[in-house]
Amino acid sequence: MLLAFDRNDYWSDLESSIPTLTPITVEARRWIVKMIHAARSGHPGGSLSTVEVLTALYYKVMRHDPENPTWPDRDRFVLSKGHGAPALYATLAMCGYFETEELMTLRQLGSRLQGHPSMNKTPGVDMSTGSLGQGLSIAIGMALGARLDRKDYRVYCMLGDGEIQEGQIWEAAMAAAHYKVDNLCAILDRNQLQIDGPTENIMSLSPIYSKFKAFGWHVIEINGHDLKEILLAFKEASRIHGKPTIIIANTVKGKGVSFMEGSLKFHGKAPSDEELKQALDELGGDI
Ligand SMILES: Cc1ncc(C[n+]2csc(CCOP(=O)(O)OP(=O)(O)O)c2C)c(N)n1
Ligand SMILES: [Mg+2]
Repeated sequence: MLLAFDRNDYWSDLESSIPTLTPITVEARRWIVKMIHAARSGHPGGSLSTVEVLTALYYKVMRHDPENPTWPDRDRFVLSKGHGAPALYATLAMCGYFETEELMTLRQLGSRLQGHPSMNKTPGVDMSTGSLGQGLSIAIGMALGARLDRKDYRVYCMLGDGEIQEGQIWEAAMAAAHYKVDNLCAILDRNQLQIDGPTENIMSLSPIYSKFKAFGWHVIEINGHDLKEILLAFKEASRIHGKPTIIIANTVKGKGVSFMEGSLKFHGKAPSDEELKQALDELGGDI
């Protein structure tokens, strides 16, 4: 199954693809709650908030081939907020990197699906992450590597909003603009919450749009659960020359499961048996 496209024909059926992408987001959410429940640990909130962006990337935007995970010309994805691994694993499995049944081995000893992504274990994972603050620097390195190798692949990097309080992010932000890394597109999962509370109380990011602008980035702000806005943002990013792009994706932590939405409790806690049942009911039933 080749999920790669002719770059010129990249966006032709952009809007008509949305009805096929929507059910994929629902199925990804079912897998996320099921696998974290089975593991009895994990991060549901920050996984559920990323689902639409990951679905758009892996089903529509990125050039990649699940049958050839190390294809040198593939676009790269760095999940800098590595604790969102369940969402990445669900997406990778659903688009064919490995069997979806394997998702239920999350966090088990010997499993290829560890609590945070490992490029040495999981097919389709381009970078090992989990220690927050590092992914953007790595993504810049990958993007500059494409330039040196005269390749046209693009690099996507998803950041958490609590994560970008790390100083290394801003060093990377400066470097990306300075070196005009225009094959880099970051996505900020702006779900307003971090581990200890609202980002604006813990260490305010505002005004985040102007901060990235001032650092020399092209900045796009969208509803991070609206597939059309997401696809249009990636299209816009692909046409920007001479500077990196960041998409500020306004999202809801725990999106799709009522009692997890906007809840600090489900940052890093598995659902109980009862909670799993309710979550699956809300997501239209089990898989
Ligand atoms: C360097 C580092 N410090 C602390 C942690 C523990 N940790 C995991 S998730 C998290 C909160 C991150 O918040 P945010 O980036 O907003 O993530 P999201 O809301 O998307 O879950 C923290 C502090 C870590 N993984 N890495
Ligand atoms: Mg957050």
